[in-house]
Order: sequence, then C-alpha cells, then structure tokens
Amino acid sequence: MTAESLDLYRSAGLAEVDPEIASLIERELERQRGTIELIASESFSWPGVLEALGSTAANKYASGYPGKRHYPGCEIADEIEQLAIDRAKTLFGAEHANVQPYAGTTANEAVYLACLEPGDTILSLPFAQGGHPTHGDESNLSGKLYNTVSYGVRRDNFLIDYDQVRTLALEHRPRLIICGGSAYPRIVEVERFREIADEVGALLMCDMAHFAGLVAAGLHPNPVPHCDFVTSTTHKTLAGPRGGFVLCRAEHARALDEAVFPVLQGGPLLDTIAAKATCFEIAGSEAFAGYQRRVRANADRLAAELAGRDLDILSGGTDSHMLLVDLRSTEWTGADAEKRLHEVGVAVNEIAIPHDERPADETSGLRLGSPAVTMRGFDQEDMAEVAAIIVGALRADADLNSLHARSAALCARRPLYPGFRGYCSFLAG
Ligand code: DSN
Repeated sequence: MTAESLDLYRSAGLAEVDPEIASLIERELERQRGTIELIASESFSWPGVLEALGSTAANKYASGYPGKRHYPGCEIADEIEQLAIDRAKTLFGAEHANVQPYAGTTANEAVYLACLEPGDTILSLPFAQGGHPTHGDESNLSGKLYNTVSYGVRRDNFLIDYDQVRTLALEHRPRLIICGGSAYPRIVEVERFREIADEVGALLMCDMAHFAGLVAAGLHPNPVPHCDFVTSTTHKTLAGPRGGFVLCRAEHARALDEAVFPVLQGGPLLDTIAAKATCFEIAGSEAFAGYQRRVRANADRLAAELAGRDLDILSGGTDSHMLLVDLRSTEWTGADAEKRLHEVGVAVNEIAIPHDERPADETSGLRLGSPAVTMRGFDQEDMAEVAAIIVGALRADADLNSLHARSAALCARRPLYPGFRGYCSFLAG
C-alpha cells in the first residue's frame, strides 16, 4: 500500500475506497425498494438508527459494564450504554436491562446460562409449532445442554394449550418455562404461564422478539411484570438495529450480566448499543404507537383479504403483526409458494404449520408480516392489493409478468427511504 493510498483510505468514503461493496449495498437497497417485504421478522430501520450504526462509536473497546470496564477511555461509552439501559427499562417497566447481546439467540442463551445448569429441564413451544430453535430445539445448543419438554398448540384452533402446559409442568417440574416464539400470531397469555410457573416453582422467560414493538405501543400485554426474564431483538417490530437485549427482575441482574459478559460474549458493539438507545427513544413516542397501530390494522386487513379469497388463515386471523397461511387445502407446499411469490416481487417465508405432515424443507405454510411494508407507508387498501397479487400468483394460470408489474407499481407508489442519496441517510443532502 502506498502512502498516497493510505491518505485516501483515511479520508474517503466507501464509494471511493471500495466501489465493489458500495455498489452491492446500493443494489441491496434497490432490492429492498422494489420488493413487497412481508417477512414477519424484518422491518426497515429509521435513518437515525442506521446513522448510529455506521458511526465511530464502533471503534471503542468497552468490555465490561458502565463504571466497570476493562479499558480506559470508556466515559462516553458508559454514557451511551447507560442511556440505552435506562431507556429500555423505562420503555418496558423493567427492573434491570442488559443491552449487550449481539442477537436474540445470545440473549436467550444468556438467560439459560444465568439460571440453568446443564441437564436442567425447560418447558417450551417447539420450533415446529411456533417457538424458536433457541428454545431447546435439538439442532441448537439449548437442546444439547438442557432437557427439553414441549407443549403445543391445539389441533382445533391452533391456540396454545394452556391445560397441556400445566399438566406437563406438574409432571416434569421444569426449572424454566419459556413462552413467546417466532410464529405464534395470537396474544401470548403470560399471566397464565406465570400461574403455572408459580404452581411448580419454575422460573418464567418470555421471548418477545417478534411482538416487542406492539408491547412498547400498548398493543400486546407487557410480559415484563409477570416474568423473571424477558428477551427480545431490536430489529423486528421495534424497527431498530440488528441485536438483542434482556430485561429481568433485579434479583437476577448480577447472574444475567455475568452470563452475557464474560461468559458468553466479548466486547460490546458500542455503535449498535447507541443505535438501540435511539430505537428505544423512538419506540416510546406517540408517533411509534401510531405506526404500530397501522402495523396491526394492516395485518388484520391482509388476513381478511386472503381469507376472503379462500386461503386458510391459521387460527382464523391474528392479534399481532403476523399471520400464518395454511396451504393444506391448496396444491402448494410452503417452499414452492415462497418461490412463486418471490417471482412476483413478494417476499414471505415458508413455515411448518403446527402438526405439519410435510417435511421441514417443504412445509405447508407461509408466514407473512406487516411491519416492513407499513414502515414504507402501505395502508389497508395497499394490503388488499397485496392480497390480490398473492392469490393471483398462486393460481395455476397466473400471469407472472403482470403480477410483478403490479408489485412494482405498489412499491413505486410507497417509496422506501425517499430522502436517501446513495445507500445511507448521511449521504443525503
Ligand atoms: N426469529 C427468527 C425469525 O422469526 O425469522 C429468526 O431467528
């Protein structure tokens, strides 16, 4: 590397230094702009959050916690992390918050390390019925370290079978009961889980990664008052940076913090923590509550429009941002339907529906969510058009070109990040 090029690297932006990556990021933004994004775990983050993520806060090593770091020069890092902690506690009414987990997976693992010994029993909803692999699935570390007992959803209405939860809890006496998950579209009745946990002397954890934004907006009961631990990500309905956090009762604070660092993770990602703080600030606003109300209304409308066009919606609808389509009465597998919809510019993901008889790489379901399209301004009429595009694409004689053009027209009418010049908010101007 010549001295001249080092000067370039010191002063120039990405487009000049690495046009190849800059162009790929630009293309990724254009892909996002041109796709009807219905993947329920995705959203589009705020420009302010993206700016914090790309900031020089990323340069600082700050292993430890505010006031107890392993490096000098952490005064500002302390302020950033404390702000994120305080905002998370205020937003959800929690006694303690740890905002360092790199992801939802590590947030969940940290809870297990804080309160379980290898071989302990956990009682959870399996991935195949709406839970998450990190809730004790055999494919995941949690399933290898702990003894998993699974409760399920009822075959008649696809709602959690709380009687079964209680029976299994009495029989197996789990150390930890887990509620929440990745594909459960209805309200998680955390109070009922608490009663069962108290009856058998178990700890209770809720994974609210999917519906945390609804909780912040008062549209889903807050699990925090009823749980020992609540885990979440910040990048789903909360529309923040990619990352995780844990809320817990004060009595578990020390064990949790030790589990996150030094047991599980290294230095915290300070830029991400700054972005989490911004995300929590926005999530406490009335504007955010309004956004979440539109997320809910759009999910309801999409479910109603699809049902009105003869697609089966699991459990008959949704209480959240997500709905599950049961394809068993059609010719489609989930995998094939996902591919077909992608061909017409609609992104959804295939999913096993509870009690699915098809293998995991085929499945009989689709999971759809409204956070991302709502973020770019889709309203209920737009959701009706989305439903028409989806149903049209699943017809045997579908005109894929014309359906793709309708998706593109919808995306053009609701531009994503219209103020950006290039791929970043801070390139605007
Ligand atoms: N939480 C998963 C999802 O819902 O897509 C990813 O781990």
